[in-house]
Amino acid sequence: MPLKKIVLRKLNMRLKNPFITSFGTTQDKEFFVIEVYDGEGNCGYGESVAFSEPWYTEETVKTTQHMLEDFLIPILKRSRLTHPNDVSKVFQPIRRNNMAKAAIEGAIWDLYAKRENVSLSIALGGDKKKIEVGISIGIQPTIKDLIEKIEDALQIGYKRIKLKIKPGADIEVLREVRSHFPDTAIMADANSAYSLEDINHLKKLDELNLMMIEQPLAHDDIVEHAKLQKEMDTPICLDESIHSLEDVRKAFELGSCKIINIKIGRVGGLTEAKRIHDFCQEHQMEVWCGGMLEAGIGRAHNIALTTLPQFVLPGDTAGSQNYWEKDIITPEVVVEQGMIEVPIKPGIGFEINKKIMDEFTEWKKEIAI
Ligand code: OSB
Ligand code: MG
Repeated sequence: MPLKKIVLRKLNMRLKNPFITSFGTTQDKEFFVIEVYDGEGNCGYGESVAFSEPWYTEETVKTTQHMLEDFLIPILKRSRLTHPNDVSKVFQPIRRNNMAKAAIEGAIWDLYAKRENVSLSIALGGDKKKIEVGISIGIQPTIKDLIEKIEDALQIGYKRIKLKIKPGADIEVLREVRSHFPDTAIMADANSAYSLEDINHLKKLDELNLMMIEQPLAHDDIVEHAKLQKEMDTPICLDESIHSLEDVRKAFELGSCKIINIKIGRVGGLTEAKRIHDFCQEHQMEVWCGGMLEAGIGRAHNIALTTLPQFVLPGDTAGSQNYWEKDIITPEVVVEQGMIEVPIKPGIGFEINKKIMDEFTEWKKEIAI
């Protein structure tokens, strides 16, 4: 694959509403769009997902820029790639920094699919024409606000509702929600807000018929999650603890969870995401695609990944309207009856709305390869 030029753009977009989790509040989303050109008229797009603060993982917007400019792009300059699978191999000497790696690898996957004249979904081996989607709802000021948000989401047909919980805003809230929505598919995400000392409290969640509880314990733990899973009926899903196929293999062996949330950024790119998918398919672990409050380019990558067969549970890939007044892609991501139609055009399958992207661009740099 010939690579001629990279354009690195720094964007800043404001979410319609602040998104509140147990670890903090996000409203301004700073990120990079990476454009990779082949010199033959094709351009692949990637989007970085690290937040401004290192609350979810250790990476930030600034560490992403440092990794891209000082390590990852220089490695690409001296590498010859034949397939996007090569990207994670040439990046192997760089420890972790998975979100920075994934941003650039995503652009190369899009470029590859465009050069092959197939959709990114097909290039990855996906087969779905439509995907089922859920929505993640942040912590709300009052129960009334939360119930209204859930009603709005059900109106759009979202296939499952994920609610953020934290100590002091958990079991009582969920009981209230469950009594309003007895048959809705509901799950809770704690973003590591509890410890094993809370085991008796967490076990109360079993009465609520939740699809799963996501990442109740520490971000870097898989041992105590295994102890908790043995004591709870509700399936545990790991998010923050999973950075690689190796992590999944160990979590599977220990029995730390029954479900894996795959985020392309957290695991270092689509190639590793696909390897995790394949392992989970072989071992009957259910998977779904998580979100990082992405703009359209990141969402497009998530949609393509979700077309792989073991993505059997609805992901957090809500529509553009859920996040943004206007998105950087056209058409925007639209959810109808809880489904997204998978684009069939080459690559990510969405056009970039250059005018809107320019509006949100703080700066851009061209880097020859
Ligand atoms: O834990 O999945 C998470 C958002 C920011 C950081 C972490 C998480 C989330 C979400 C929302 O739950 C995902 C989305 O709607 O894109
Ligand atoms: Mg999560």
